[in-house]
Amino acid sequence: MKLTHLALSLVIAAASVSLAHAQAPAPAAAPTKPAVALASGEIVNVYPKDKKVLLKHGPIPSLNMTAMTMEYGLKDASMLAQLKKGDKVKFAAEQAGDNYFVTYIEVLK
Ligand SMILES: [Cu+2]
Repeated sequence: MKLTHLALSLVIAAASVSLAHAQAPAPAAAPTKPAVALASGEIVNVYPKDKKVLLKHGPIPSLNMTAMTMEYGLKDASMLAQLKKGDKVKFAAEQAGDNYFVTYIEVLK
């Protein structure tokens, strides 16, 4: 039993290490991943002039949203550089009045 626990701990430790490695090569300018759960989505369109994206996304409980397609402002214009039509993304968003803004986004490879 003790041996099983030890083996399991080692597996978990190894998994944590490889996870840390996977996240390590992020660009220096990348924003910190938020503590909130990320929503899944797909970039339907990008509007660089308006600093907006049209996102088809899954449910976002924290924003009381079901799955839908809608526009989001981008909190940081530098996000535009990494986004293009058809990209699958994970993102976090926040509400400001009647508008919604992407506060964090990462493109899934
Ligand atoms: Cu929505």
